[in-house]
Amino acid sequence: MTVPTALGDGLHTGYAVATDAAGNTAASKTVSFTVDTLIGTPILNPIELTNDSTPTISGAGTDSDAEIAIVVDENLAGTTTTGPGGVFSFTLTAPLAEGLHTVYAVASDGAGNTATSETIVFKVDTVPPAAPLIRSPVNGEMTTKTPIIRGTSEPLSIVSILIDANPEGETPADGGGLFSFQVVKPLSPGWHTIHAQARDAAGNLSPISAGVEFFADPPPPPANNDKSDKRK
Ligand SMILES: [Ca+2]
Ligand SMILES: [Ca+2]
Repeated sequence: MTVPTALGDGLHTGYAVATDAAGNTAASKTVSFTVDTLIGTPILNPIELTNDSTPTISGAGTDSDAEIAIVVDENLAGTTTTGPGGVFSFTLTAPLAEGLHTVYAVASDGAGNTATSETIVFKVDTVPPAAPLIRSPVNGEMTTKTPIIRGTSEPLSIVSILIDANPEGETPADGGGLFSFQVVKPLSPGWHTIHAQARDAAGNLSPISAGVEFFADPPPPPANNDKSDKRK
């Protein structure tokens, strides 16, 4: 039989009553059932750039205990089940190629309702920058106690400066790959070694650059006694 009026979502109960020709009635046991015509739309957590070729796709917003299909580049990457609050998380198993990818999630509840998230475009970058090149000072150069360190690195990478193997600070490389770093804390007089290391926006670290040895704060040149010497 069909219920004559549409039932709202939720738990309902029903029972049947039988009446025979003599007017005797008997009721069935009460059964309960759930009407579910709704499903929340899953919302993916932002992912724009990652250095992980098997990133974790996560989100929330759909029904609890729903099945989630994760679709990457229009292919089913795998399924998972939501927890309370419709929270879900799925780590890709097949490594993605470098570059741009798309992902969306399709939620299905037990009643057969489905809802699809918005599609997110993200980029996989697992390639580290090349080691930066320190161009100034050069090996053996005499500098002030607070030299400016200049060089080249992957454009828009973040360059960490190490002096005597200690992190001194960071500076961004510009769109042409140039960077400069002002040493602020005066160096002790004497020989020091600089290295640099670059990090791209995805967090990949370059090898550490070749070292440059320089001499900070050289003593003033000795007084010039040439004239007196020549008189002798
Ligand atoms: Ca539902
Ligand atoms: Ca890179």
